[in-house]
Amino acid sequence: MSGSASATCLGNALWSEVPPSCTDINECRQNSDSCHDDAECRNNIGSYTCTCREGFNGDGFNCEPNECFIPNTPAYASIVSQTRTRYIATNTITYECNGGYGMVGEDTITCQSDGSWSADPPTCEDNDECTQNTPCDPNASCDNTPGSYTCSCNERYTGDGETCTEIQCGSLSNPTSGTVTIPSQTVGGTATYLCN
Ligand SMILES: [Ca+2]
Ligand SMILES: [Ca+2]
Repeated sequence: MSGSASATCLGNALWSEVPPSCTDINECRQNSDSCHDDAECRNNIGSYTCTCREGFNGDGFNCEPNECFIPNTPAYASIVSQTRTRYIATNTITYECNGGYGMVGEDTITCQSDGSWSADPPTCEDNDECTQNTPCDPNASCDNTPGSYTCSCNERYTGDGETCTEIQCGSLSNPTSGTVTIPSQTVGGTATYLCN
């Protein structure tokens, strides 16, 4: 207000003061506003408004940083970054796939100020070990399984699948007064005896 806040009726039938003029107070400039630190103050005639800054939400008197919802951890993956109860701008989540699974997508996602993530969490897909560098013996068959694989030796071979050796019968001694010839000790091979 500029001027006097009161006027008195005088004996000359006039008021002692001219009416005051009311001018707006710029609460924002005066720093007399109640806006939150993370809000923007806008002056208007008779009052002012408070609006939360970008990246924050609230009524302007209370502003909270936007939160990113916590995404479900992808199947066959685990979180290797520090876990938090809430995620705000610049917070990240880093994932790692379990053994036997390969990652599709980014391993790290970042919470952005608008409350969304920089990307979807990655997915973890089974490695098909059989079509890559198969770890099975050349004489084995490879079976891909989720997260792993199995090797089994082919027929006529024995072993754990990663190493297979051809099945062989033991050697034979000559019979009394005779001889034995063994062209092949492998499965299906024939030994022939001959008497003297
Ligand atoms: Ca004002
Ligand atoms: Ca596999």
